[in-house]
Amino acid sequence: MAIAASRFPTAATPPVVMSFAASDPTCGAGLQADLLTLAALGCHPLTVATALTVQDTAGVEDLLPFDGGWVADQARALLEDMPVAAFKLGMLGSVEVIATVAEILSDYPGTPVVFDPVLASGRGDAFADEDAVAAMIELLLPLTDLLTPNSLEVRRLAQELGSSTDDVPSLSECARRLVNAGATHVLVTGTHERGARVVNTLYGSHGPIRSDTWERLPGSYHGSGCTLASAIAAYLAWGLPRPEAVRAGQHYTWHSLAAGFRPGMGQFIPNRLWQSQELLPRPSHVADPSLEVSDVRID
Ligand code: PXL
Repeated sequence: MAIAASRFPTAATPPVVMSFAASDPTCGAGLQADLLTLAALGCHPLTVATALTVQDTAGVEDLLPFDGGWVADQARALLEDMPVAAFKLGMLGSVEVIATVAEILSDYPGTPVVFDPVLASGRGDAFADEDAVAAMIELLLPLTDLLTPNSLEVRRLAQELGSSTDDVPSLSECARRLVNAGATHVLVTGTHERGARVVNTLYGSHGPIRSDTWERLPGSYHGSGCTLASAIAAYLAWGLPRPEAVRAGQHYTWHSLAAGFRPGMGQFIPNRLWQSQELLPRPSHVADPSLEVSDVRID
Protein backbone atom coordinates (compact mmCIF):
# COMPACT_ATOMS: atom_id res chain seq x y z
CA MET A 1 0.00 0.00 0.00
CA ALA A 2 1.35 3.40 -0.97
CA ILE A 3 1.76 5.82 1.93
CA ALA A 4 0.14 9.17 1.17
CA ALA A 5 2.53 12.12 1.18
CA SER A 6 1.97 14.57 4.00
CA ARG A 7 -0.38 17.47 3.20
CA PHE A 8 2.01 19.73 5.07
CA PRO A 9 5.35 21.08 3.90
CA THR A 10 8.17 19.31 5.75
CA ALA A 11 11.22 20.99 7.22
CA ALA A 12 14.67 19.80 6.19
CA THR A 13 15.58 16.58 7.99
CA PRO A 14 17.91 17.27 10.91
CA PRO A 15 21.13 15.28 11.22
CA VAL A 16 20.32 11.81 12.54
CA VAL A 17 22.46 10.42 15.38
CA MET A 18 22.27 6.83 16.60
CA SER A 19 22.89 6.17 20.28
CA PHE A 20 23.64 2.71 21.66
CA ALA A 21 23.05 2.93 25.42
CA ALA A 22 21.08 1.55 28.34
CA SER A 23 17.77 2.92 29.51
CA ASP A 24 17.88 5.06 32.65
CA PRO A 25 14.29 5.74 33.76
CA THR A 26 15.39 8.77 35.80
CA CYS A 27 16.27 10.40 32.45
CA GLY A 28 19.45 11.64 34.09
CA ALA A 29 21.86 9.37 32.23
CA GLY A 30 21.87 6.71 29.52
CA LEU A 31 19.63 6.58 26.49
CA GLN A 32 17.27 9.22 27.81
CA ALA A 33 20.12 11.67 28.46
CA ASP A 34 21.33 11.11 24.92
CA LEU A 35 17.86 11.65 23.49
CA LEU A 36 17.40 14.94 25.37
CA THR A 37 20.85 16.22 24.44
CA LEU A 38 20.66 15.29 20.77
CA ALA A 39 17.19 16.78 20.41
CA ALA A 40 18.21 19.96 22.26
CA LEU A 41 21.06 20.38 19.77
CA GLY A 42 18.80 20.02 16.74
CA CYS A 43 19.54 16.40 15.85
CA HIS A 44 17.11 13.55 15.49
CA PRO A 45 18.06 10.77 17.96
CA LEU A 46 17.79 7.05 17.22
CA THR A 47 17.82 5.11 20.46
CA VAL A 48 19.14 1.55 20.39
CA ALA A 49 18.68 0.03 23.86
CA THR A 50 21.47 -2.24 25.11
CA ALA A 51 19.95 -2.88 28.56
CA LEU A 52 17.24 -1.76 30.95
CA THR A 53 18.07 -0.55 34.43
CA VAL A 54 16.08 -0.13 37.61
CA GLN A 55 17.43 2.95 39.35
CA ASP A 56 16.66 6.23 41.02
CA THR A 57 18.85 9.30 41.50
CA ALA A 58 20.66 7.56 44.37
CA GLY A 59 21.80 4.34 42.70
CA VAL A 60 21.25 1.43 40.31
CA GLU A 61 19.21 -1.46 41.73
CA ASP A 62 19.09 -3.84 38.80
CA LEU A 63 20.19 -4.33 35.21
CA LEU A 64 18.63 -6.40 32.42
CA PRO A 65 21.12 -6.68 29.54
CA PHE A 66 19.75 -7.45 26.06
CA ASP A 67 21.36 -10.11 23.95
CA GLY A 68 23.37 -9.13 20.87
CA GLY A 69 20.61 -10.18 18.46
CA TRP A 70 18.13 -7.72 19.94
CA VAL A 71 20.65 -4.89 19.76
CA ALA A 72 21.57 -5.77 16.15
CA ASP A 73 17.92 -6.01 15.07
CA GLN A 74 17.08 -2.58 16.50
CA ALA A 75 20.08 -0.94 14.83
CA ARG A 76 19.89 -2.71 11.45
CA ALA A 77 16.19 -1.88 10.99
CA LEU A 78 16.97 1.82 11.47
CA LEU A 79 20.17 1.82 9.42
CA GLU A 80 18.39 0.27 6.46
CA ASP A 81 15.75 3.01 6.69
CA MET A 82 17.76 6.20 7.06
CA PRO A 83 21.28 7.64 6.85
CA VAL A 84 23.05 8.30 10.14
CA ALA A 85 25.46 11.25 10.54
CA ALA A 86 27.16 10.08 13.76
CA PHE A 87 27.14 7.24 16.27
CA LYS A 88 27.33 7.64 20.05
CA LEU A 89 28.13 4.68 22.30
CA GLY A 90 27.34 4.62 26.01
CA MET A 91 26.82 1.69 28.34
CA LEU A 92 27.05 -1.52 26.31
CA GLY A 93 27.36 -4.03 29.13
CA SER A 94 28.35 -7.43 27.81
CA VAL A 95 31.11 -8.68 25.52
CA GLU A 96 28.39 -9.98 23.21
CA VAL A 97 26.84 -6.52 22.79
CA ILE A 98 30.26 -4.92 22.35
CA ALA A 99 31.06 -7.39 19.54
CA THR A 100 27.65 -6.78 17.93
CA VAL A 101 28.08 -3.01 17.98
CA ALA A 102 31.61 -3.33 16.56
CA GLU A 103 30.31 -5.45 13.69
CA ILE A 104 27.62 -2.89 12.87
CA LEU A 105 29.98 0.09 13.05
CA SER A 106 32.50 -1.58 10.78
CA ASP A 107 29.84 -1.47 8.02
CA TYR A 108 29.74 2.35 8.26
CA PRO A 109 33.36 3.56 7.94
CA GLY A 110 33.56 7.33 7.67
CA THR A 111 30.63 7.98 10.04
CA PRO A 112 32.05 9.51 13.24
CA VAL A 113 31.87 7.35 16.38
CA VAL A 114 31.91 9.04 19.80
CA PHE A 115 32.46 6.44 22.51
CA ASP A 116 31.81 7.16 26.18
CA PRO A 117 33.37 4.09 27.82
CA VAL A 118 30.94 3.68 30.71
CA LEU A 119 32.57 1.31 33.22
CA ALA A 120 30.56 2.28 36.30
CA SER A 121 27.82 4.69 37.25
CA GLY A 122 28.83 7.98 38.82
CA ARG A 123 27.83 6.39 42.14
CA GLY A 124 30.12 3.41 41.68
CA ASP A 125 27.80 0.65 40.43
CA ALA A 126 29.96 -1.56 38.12
CA PHE A 127 28.78 -1.72 34.50
CA ALA A 128 31.70 -3.57 32.83
CA ASP A 129 33.80 -6.53 33.96
CA GLU A 130 37.38 -7.30 32.88
CA ASP A 131 36.30 -9.14 29.75
CA ALA A 132 34.13 -6.23 28.69
CA VAL A 133 37.04 -3.80 29.18
CA ALA A 134 39.29 -6.03 27.05
CA ALA A 135 36.61 -6.28 24.34
CA MET A 136 36.11 -2.49 24.28
CA ILE A 137 39.83 -2.04 23.70
CA GLU A 138 40.23 -4.75 21.11
CA LEU A 139 36.99 -4.35 19.14
CA LEU A 140 35.79 -0.78 19.60
CA LEU A 141 38.84 1.48 19.95
CA PRO A 142 39.93 0.87 16.33
CA LEU A 143 36.48 2.12 15.20
CA THR A 144 36.39 5.14 17.55
CA ASP A 145 36.96 8.71 16.37
CA LEU A 146 36.61 10.20 19.80
CA LEU A 147 36.80 8.36 23.12
CA THR A 148 35.51 10.43 26.08
CA PRO A 149 36.72 8.74 29.30
CA ASN A 150 36.88 10.47 32.65
CA SER A 151 40.20 10.22 34.43
CA LEU A 152 39.15 7.06 36.31
CA GLU A 153 38.07 5.34 33.12
CA VAL A 154 41.17 6.33 31.16
CA ARG A 155 43.42 4.89 33.90
CA ARG A 156 41.42 1.66 34.02
CA LEU A 157 41.52 1.24 30.23
CA ALA A 158 45.22 2.17 30.00
CA GLN A 159 46.09 -0.25 32.79
CA GLU A 160 44.86 -3.02 30.51
CA LEU A 161 47.43 -1.91 27.92
CA GLY A 162 50.42 -1.62 30.26
CA SER A 163 52.52 -4.11 32.15
CA SER A 164 51.43 -5.13 35.63
CA THR A 165 54.61 -3.63 37.16
CA ASP A 166 53.83 -0.14 35.83
CA ASP A 167 53.72 2.90 38.07
CA VAL A 168 50.41 4.76 37.84
CA PRO A 169 50.72 6.41 34.40
CA SER A 170 50.00 10.11 33.83
CA LEU A 171 46.74 11.03 32.08
CA SER A 172 48.67 11.92 28.91
CA GLU A 173 50.43 8.53 28.95
CA CYS A 174 47.04 6.82 29.40
CA ALA A 175 45.65 8.76 26.44
CA ARG A 176 48.72 7.88 24.36
CA ARG A 177 48.16 4.17 24.99
CA LEU A 178 44.52 4.39 23.92
CA VAL A 179 45.43 6.30 20.75
CA ASN A 180 48.06 3.62 20.03
CA ALA A 181 45.33 1.00 20.54
CA GLY A 182 43.28 2.60 17.76
CA ALA A 183 41.18 5.52 19.04
CA THR A 184 41.78 8.50 16.72
CA HIS A 185 41.22 11.05 19.51
CA VAL A 186 40.78 10.83 23.28
CA LEU A 187 39.12 13.56 25.37
CA VAL A 188 40.04 12.99 29.02
CA THR A 189 37.69 14.79 31.40
CA GLY A 190 38.99 15.98 34.74
CA THR A 191 35.89 16.13 36.93
CA HIS A 192 37.27 13.38 39.20
CA GLU A 193 40.65 15.12 39.66
CA ARG A 194 41.44 17.67 42.35
CA GLY A 195 41.65 21.41 41.75
CA ALA A 196 39.47 24.48 41.72
CA ARG A 197 38.95 24.13 37.98
CA VAL A 198 38.12 21.13 35.84
CA VAL A 199 40.59 20.52 33.01
CA ASN A 200 39.52 18.50 29.97
CA THR A 201 42.23 17.64 27.44
CA LEU A 202 41.87 16.38 23.87
CA TYR A 203 44.67 14.12 22.64
CA GLY A 204 45.46 12.89 19.13
CA SER A 205 48.26 10.90 17.55
CA HIS A 206 50.79 13.73 18.23
CA GLY A 207 49.78 14.28 21.85
CA PRO A 208 47.60 17.04 23.37
CA ILE A 209 45.54 19.11 20.89
CA ARG A 210 43.57 21.39 23.20
CA SER A 211 42.80 21.84 26.88
CA ASP A 212 39.72 23.59 28.20
CA THR A 213 39.25 24.60 31.81
CA TRP A 214 35.88 25.05 33.48
CA GLU A 215 34.71 26.36 36.82
CA ARG A 216 34.16 23.35 39.08
CA LEU A 217 30.48 23.19 40.01
CA PRO A 218 29.42 22.02 43.46
CA GLY A 219 27.24 18.91 43.58
CA SER A 220 27.28 15.50 41.97
CA TYR A 221 25.57 15.16 38.58
CA HIS A 222 23.93 12.08 37.10
CA GLY A 223 24.65 11.73 33.38
CA SER A 224 27.24 14.43 32.76
CA GLY A 225 29.43 12.06 30.69
CA CYS A 226 26.45 10.94 28.56
CA THR A 227 25.55 14.59 27.97
CA LEU A 228 29.08 15.52 26.91
CA ALA A 229 29.56 12.61 24.50
CA SER A 230 26.11 13.13 22.95
CA ALA A 231 26.64 16.86 22.59
CA ILE A 232 29.94 16.31 20.78
CA ALA A 233 28.29 13.66 18.56
CA ALA A 234 25.55 16.21 17.74
CA TYR A 235 28.07 18.88 16.75
CA LEU A 236 30.04 16.38 14.64
CA ALA A 237 26.78 15.37 12.97
CA TRP A 238 26.24 19.03 12.10
CA GLY A 239 29.65 18.99 10.43
CA LEU A 240 31.77 20.96 12.91
CA PRO A 241 35.50 20.13 12.79
CA ARG A 242 36.48 17.91 15.72
CA PRO A 243 38.25 20.43 18.02
CA GLU A 244 35.35 22.86 17.61
CA ALA A 245 32.79 20.13 18.25
CA VAL A 246 34.72 19.20 21.41
CA ARG A 247 34.76 22.82 22.59
CA ALA A 248 31.07 23.39 21.78
CA GLY A 249 30.07 20.10 23.46
CA GLN A 250 31.83 21.12 26.68
CA HIS A 251 30.21 24.57 26.63
CA TYR A 252 26.74 23.02 26.20
CA THR A 253 27.40 20.43 28.94
CA TRP A 254 28.77 22.93 31.45
CA HIS A 255 25.64 25.07 31.05
CA SER A 256 23.42 21.97 31.38
CA LEU A 257 25.13 21.17 34.68
CA ALA A 258 25.02 24.79 35.91
CA ALA A 259 21.25 24.76 35.23
CA GLY A 260 20.90 21.30 36.83
CA PHE A 261 18.27 20.47 39.43
CA ARG A 262 17.76 17.90 42.17
CA PRO A 263 14.34 16.29 41.72
CA GLY A 264 14.90 13.45 44.21
CA MET A 265 17.11 12.52 47.14
CA GLY A 266 20.27 11.62 45.19
CA GLN A 267 22.28 13.27 42.46
CA PHE A 268 21.54 16.41 40.47
CA ILE A 269 20.24 15.97 36.94
CA PRO A 270 21.64 18.16 34.16
CA ASN A 271 19.10 20.43 32.50
CA ARG A 272 19.64 19.58 28.86
CA LEU A 273 16.96 22.09 27.82
CA TRP A 274 18.65 25.10 29.44
CA GLN A 275 18.65 26.93 26.09
CA SER A 276 14.85 26.94 25.80
CA GLN A 277 14.07 28.32 29.26
CA GLU A 278 12.56 31.46 27.77
CA LEU A 279 9.72 29.32 26.41
CA LEU A 280 8.62 28.36 29.92
CA PRO A 281 5.74 30.13 31.65
CA ARG A 282 7.07 32.65 34.13
CA PRO A 283 5.63 32.57 37.66
CA SER A 284 3.85 35.83 36.87
CA HIS A 285 1.92 34.06 34.11
CA VAL A 286 1.03 31.07 36.21
CA ALA A 287 -0.37 32.93 39.19
CA ASP A 288 -1.16 36.41 37.97
CA PRO A 289 -3.37 37.94 40.68
CA SER A 290 -4.66 40.54 38.24
CA LEU A 291 -6.09 37.83 36.00
CA GLU A 292 -9.78 37.41 36.82
CA VAL A 293 -11.41 34.09 36.10
CA SER A 294 -13.76 35.91 33.74
CA ASP A 295 -10.72 36.98 31.65
CA VAL A 296 -9.99 33.37 30.74
CA ARG A 297 -11.83 32.11 27.69
CA ILE A 298 -11.80 28.44 26.96
CA ASP A 299 -13.00 27.75 23.43
O1 PXL B 1 26.48 7.99 33.67
C1 PXL B 1 26.79 6.73 33.26
C2 PXL B 1 25.57 5.92 32.96
C3 PXL B 1 25.32 5.53 31.67
N1 PXL B 1 24.24 4.78 31.33
C4 PXL B 1 23.34 4.42 32.26
C5 PXL B 1 23.52 4.80 33.59
C6 PXL B 1 24.66 5.56 33.95
C7 PXL B 1 24.86 5.94 35.35
O2 PXL B 1 24.12 5.60 36.23
O3 PXL B 1 22.61 4.43 34.48
C8 PXL B 1 22.15 3.61 31.86
